[in-house]
Amino acid sequence: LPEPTIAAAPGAAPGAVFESDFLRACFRRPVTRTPVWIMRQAGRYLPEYRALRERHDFLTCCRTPELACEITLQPVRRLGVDAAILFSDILLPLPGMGVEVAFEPAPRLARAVRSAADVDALRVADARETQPFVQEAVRLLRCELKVPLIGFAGAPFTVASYLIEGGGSRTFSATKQLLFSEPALAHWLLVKCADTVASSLVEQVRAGAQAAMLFDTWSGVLAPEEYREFALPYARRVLEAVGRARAVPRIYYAGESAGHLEVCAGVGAEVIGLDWRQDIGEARRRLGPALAVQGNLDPAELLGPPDRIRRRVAEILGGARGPDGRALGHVFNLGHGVLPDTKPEHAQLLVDAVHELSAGRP
Ligand code: 1CP
Repeated sequence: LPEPTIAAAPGAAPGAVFESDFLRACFRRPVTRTPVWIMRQAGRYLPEYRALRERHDFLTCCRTPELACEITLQPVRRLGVDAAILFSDILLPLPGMGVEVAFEPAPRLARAVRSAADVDALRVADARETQPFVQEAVRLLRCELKVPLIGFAGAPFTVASYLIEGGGSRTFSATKQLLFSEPALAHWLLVKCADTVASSLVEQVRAGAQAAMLFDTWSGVLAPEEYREFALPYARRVLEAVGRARAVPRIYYAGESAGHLEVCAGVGAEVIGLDWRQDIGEARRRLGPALAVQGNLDPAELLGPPDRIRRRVAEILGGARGPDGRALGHVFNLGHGVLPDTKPEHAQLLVDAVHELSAGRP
């Protein structure tokens, strides 16, 4: 039978790889086998990445288009994944807002943003001026890649939490204190983050990224009502801006979202990324038939034995099938980023298992 193809949607990125299983799955079209890629697939667990990082620091890698391009390609060459994700970081737009970031390797910001004067001083960054190297890396990659390229950004709440904390956090107490004590100031900060992040993501898709992913990694620390007030509207604002620019699939990853998944369904994405703390079949039922899902193997499973990895892959593939037994709209992935101590052979095993176990079972 001829492969089903999807006509290029109006406004689609030029030359979009519409015949790819990854893009078809995002749009809930039939696939030849379940597509798979790995969150944080380019990075610390790969020896070829470590070799490059011995010669160049992390920010130089992100800001040099040739290096970012090479690192993006490394896992695609090695693993045969169905999509590439640009090598960059969710905090790269911050210097454009006026806050420098150091990676040690955990991010540390030059200052925390807590007062009205701090928020007032932040600029809304135009990514064409502040991150031209990102758009250049996207253009280089489009010449090299045979699989679709995912552009990404941090969702406004997640980015704002780094600004408020001045780095990573375990409790997010400064963030919550600001949200609860000065909600108007928090909203003002979130608007600035949303417009900066939107510019970053829109310019990536304009440069040629064929999908756009928004990482709301930390929004799960909020109670459902606060998620609805401080995270969802701003993520939606970014995804709507992307939708106006190009008809690319939009993937929204919300960490620890099991408590408010129905709310996430309204974010304006085609695909919802799931963490591993929820059952994928149940998550699909809660999200409804219109959305595709991405996920959701526990990254720590890759530290375990090969036969167990294969079994868990089979279970997730089975769970993701609809009541009619069809595997429409599933992009296989981990439930969060690959852990640095993962053996590359186990990442390979995952990719091969997904392809093998899903082949010929549309
Ligand atoms: O030493 C090094 O090489 C730096 C480590 C590193 C790397 C490889 C950081 C610092 N960022 C990255 C790259 C990165 N970050 C990518 C590139 C693509 C890929 O690796 O495949 C992506 C998609 C991200 C996204 C990112 N950065 C997120 C969202 C996704 C997620 O995993 O939740 C978050 C929360 C960050 C912040 C960040 N940057 C770096 C670190 C160590 C962290 C997390 C720190 C924390 O816990 O707060």
